Amino acid sequence: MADVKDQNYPYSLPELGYDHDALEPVIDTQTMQLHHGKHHQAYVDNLNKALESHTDLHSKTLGELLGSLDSVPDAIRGAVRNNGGGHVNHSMFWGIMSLEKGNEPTGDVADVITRDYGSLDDFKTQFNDAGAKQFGSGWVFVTVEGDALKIASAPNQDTPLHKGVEPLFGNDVWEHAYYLKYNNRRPDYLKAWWEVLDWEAVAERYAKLKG
Ligand code: MN3
Repeated sequence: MADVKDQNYPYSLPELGYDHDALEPVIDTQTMQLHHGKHHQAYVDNLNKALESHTDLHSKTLGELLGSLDSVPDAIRGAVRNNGGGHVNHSMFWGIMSLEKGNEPTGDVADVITRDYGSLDDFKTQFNDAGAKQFGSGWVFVTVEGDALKIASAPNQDTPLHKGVEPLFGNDVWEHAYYLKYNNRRPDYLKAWWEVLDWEAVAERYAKLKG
């Protein structure tokens, strides 16, 4: 199946690829059920609803819509930004987590992290800080610039795709991603989350994205 950013209307919820309990204890089963089955499904449904009567936009890919929001009519621009962003962000998110817990970066990704950040721990610290400091709901993303890795947070369901940039990976810092288990302790969730990041999936995405 084509990458979600390359798909067009109508959109559908992607399979998780693993069971709801696969990421325990880092991400609890109920959070996964609600996050994938309810929150992500709602983004998909609301995106389809917004675009339903705009048949001229049905041939555009989601990446094209999110990368040229100015060309989306005023009446649905916010809905496309929020729900389209929600759909691509969550599709990426499910795909870069794995039950192969606790693996570590290897090869090119490990090398650029050491080169640019000094160590994996320092890289994680900067990423976690950016996620913790995002006021309210949002994401913390890593993007590839040349061969380097850049860390930046984004509010709501915004995505680097607004600037035509596909994220390497990112973590969801909306309360719905962690509140049942971590309550108000977002930094604890950010710290624990590295246990379920699938560095093999990250390495594949890096090979595709680097300039
Ligand atoms: Mn979410």
